[in-house]
Amino acid sequence: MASKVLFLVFFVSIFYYFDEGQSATEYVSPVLKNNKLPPNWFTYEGKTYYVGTVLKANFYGAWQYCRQQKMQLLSINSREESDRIAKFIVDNGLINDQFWTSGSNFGDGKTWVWLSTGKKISYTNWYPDQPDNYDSSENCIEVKYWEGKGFLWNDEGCLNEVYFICESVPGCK
Ligand SMILES: [Ca+2]
Repeated sequence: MASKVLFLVFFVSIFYYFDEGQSATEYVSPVLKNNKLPPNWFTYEGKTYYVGTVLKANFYGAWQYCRQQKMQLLSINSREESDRIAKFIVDNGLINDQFWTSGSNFGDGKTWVWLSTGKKISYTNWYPDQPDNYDSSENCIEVKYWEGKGFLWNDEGCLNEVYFICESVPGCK
């Protein structure tokens, strides 16, 4: 009997050891890990979106986080898609929070592209007088739902730490 108890304790210890080890080296959202429909996750027209509000990060940290989830930073390709994301932001009380997208003009300093897809940005929804490249230091696009104004874009310094939105596109890993 005693040996059976000892074996059980040993087994449980090993289980927890490996579980701890994995979470220390590779972070996967508990929500995504369990493959459940989490609160910050939705789908639209074949794309899956994850609205990251657990931590704030600069553009590069956000990029890394999305890739860890096997996703990409957000791209927005139409008014309809923008409206769907905006609805989620409003429905979840995230008005006035800023979120990174994958939009950047780092390639040549002037052409805005979605780094997640490599495509030039066609649909735009800039805040009035943006992009302004304030202080000659704004090369990344953030989005924010402004009360009374809507879901609009701003060029921002890429090292600023804000929330972010990840997307996954079928066939694009
Ligand atoms: Ca700006």
